[in-house]
Amino acid sequence: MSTSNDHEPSKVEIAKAQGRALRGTIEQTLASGAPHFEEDDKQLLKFHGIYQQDDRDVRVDNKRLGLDKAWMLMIRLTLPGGALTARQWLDIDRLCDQYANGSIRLTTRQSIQFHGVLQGDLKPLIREINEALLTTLSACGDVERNVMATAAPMNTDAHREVQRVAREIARELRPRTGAYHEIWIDGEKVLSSDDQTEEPFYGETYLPRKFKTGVALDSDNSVDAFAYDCGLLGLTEGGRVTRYVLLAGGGMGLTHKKADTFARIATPIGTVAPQHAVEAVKTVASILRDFGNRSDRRHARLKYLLEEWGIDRFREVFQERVSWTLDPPAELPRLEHLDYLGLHDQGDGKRFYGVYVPNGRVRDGEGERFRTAFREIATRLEPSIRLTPMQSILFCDLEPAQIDELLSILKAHGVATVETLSNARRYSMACPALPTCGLALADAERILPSIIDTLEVEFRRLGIDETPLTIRMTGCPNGCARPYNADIGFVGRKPDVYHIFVGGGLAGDRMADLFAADVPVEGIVGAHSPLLQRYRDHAAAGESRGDYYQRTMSGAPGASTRERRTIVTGDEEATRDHFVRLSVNGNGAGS
Ligand code: SRM
Ligand code: SF4
Repeated sequence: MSTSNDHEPSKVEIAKAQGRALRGTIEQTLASGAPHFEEDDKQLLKFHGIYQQDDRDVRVDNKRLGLDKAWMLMIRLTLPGGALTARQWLDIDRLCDQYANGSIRLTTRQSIQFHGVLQGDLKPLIREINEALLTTLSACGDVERNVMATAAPMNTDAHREVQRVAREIARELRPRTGAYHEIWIDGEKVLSSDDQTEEPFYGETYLPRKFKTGVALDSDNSVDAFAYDCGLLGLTEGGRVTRYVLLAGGGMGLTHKKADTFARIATPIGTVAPQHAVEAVKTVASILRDFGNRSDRRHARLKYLLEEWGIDRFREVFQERVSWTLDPPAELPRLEHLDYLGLHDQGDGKRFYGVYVPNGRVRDGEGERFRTAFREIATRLEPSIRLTPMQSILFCDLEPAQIDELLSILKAHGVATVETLSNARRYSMACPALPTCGLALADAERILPSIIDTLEVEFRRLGIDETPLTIRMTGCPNGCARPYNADIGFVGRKPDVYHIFVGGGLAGDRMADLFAADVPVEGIVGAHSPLLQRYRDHAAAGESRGDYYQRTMSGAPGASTRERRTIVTGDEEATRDHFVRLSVNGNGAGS
């Protein structure tokens, strides 16, 4: 694996270079009424927050009948820190009926997606999104993606600070091209497409690959800051952020059977003062821009550059680019993961209330009518809203007297409150996968609820249902629901077949191991029953599943201390051998 750029640029690099600052021929295709976009425009559209998809459920039948694919589009918002107003929620609620498939999809990065949009509806939808003072620009593509931040609206300087920093990073790293405005808003050319200054930071080829940032606090890593290209972990004293630990080189995507691809936990590379936080993130992005692999997109994320260079060289290059000193990384505190479901005191006399949304899909089902409930809450109580990195929603700034009304709205529409959720369900999430995702190898969002049903029964039977744990599922190894740092991760291999990973945890600061490969969906519970039984018999009081696994089964033979694991590769044979060796050696049976 090499990250050098002396090879031919990839096709996407050429499309970007020729795309005239993200214009391509998008406008012409829209005007022509062609049924779908061609490849180069498809790549450029991503920067506008638009993915071309087709309905995978009908793909085979359509082909058999000689019909074209059932083309549709997915539109993603950019929503720094997951913050929006009740008015904006009501606009989104209306737009998802008017232009999409009637559901609002909350994402694992605190944002929102519309699915099933038709090409003819693109322009009005995006225009109306902008009229609601929201945007889709840079939600996808080779740029800084939606910047995440601790969602809880607590009345502390630190909580306000991380939200502010997320907004500022988003503003600093937002593309400056006039293309978005021209194409979707008013058709007017804002700047000459020949103007080289149109993208002063990104240049004409933008970044080699997507770049993701999360801003978390020492008391709460619900943002999962170790999973991204760049992370800021705010160290607090007396409710204020005094320093940030800068993390770099995380990422979840890997490719099955490709040993040179890997998911990686970010490395602490230094400590920075709060006034340098935004510049620090921008500097890390500039290193990716200047040195990332532009020939092979599979190796273009920052994590590959960091592995190739090593931390010392990465720090040196970083230091050369800033005028202040990058201090060594401060010691990390023990991280917590708070999901903020249920009722909480903000500390300013107001309350906020978190509602679990199964896999982030806000829709009216037969039992639970999420959309109607949330619409009523937004209309009657006018809360401000925060979306969480766990695909859930927080209704904020409520007067104590409004809580009864909120609870009665939830109850009237069958929406479960946190007290009724098992630990298995409460911390679970899955990616959309089939039928919309073009990369899905198996179901995720559609199948996880029934898998949780069976796991709940098994956990109860074994008496291990009291400990919180993260269960995450994805339809392919790209890792959109961050399965590789969960207590239990299911990763799609082919229809109805999954790899099972174990050993991550709520804190999100270590990788899981491949525990069982190619498990048919009906064998998922059976496949890790032996581990669950050992856990029941030997785990210390309150010890989580992931901690128990790390203490007893991971690492060197006889490992008795927790080893921080940072990488899981696509080399499945090696990982499986590792696990089998440890099991055979008996390391798994210890307490
Ligand atoms: Fe993702 C591609 C959905 C968070 C890693 N992701 C996709 C696409 C756009 C498929 C595609 O390229 O055609 C999926 C659209 C499915 C659909 O029908 O909606 C998709 N990703 C999602 C979302 C909606 C999952 C969810 O359940 O919420 C998340 C949107 C977040 C957002 O608001 O921006 C989402 N994706 C993630 C995360 C988690 C995160 O960032 O917190 C990851 C792992 C972290 C990382 O980036 O390393 C992730 N998505 C990927 C990858 C693998 C990237 C890689 O380095 O290899 C791909 C494929 C790619 O980029 O080539 C991908
Ligand atoms: Fe699609 Fe794979 Fe991401 Fe799931 S993990 S949304 S299947 S790319």
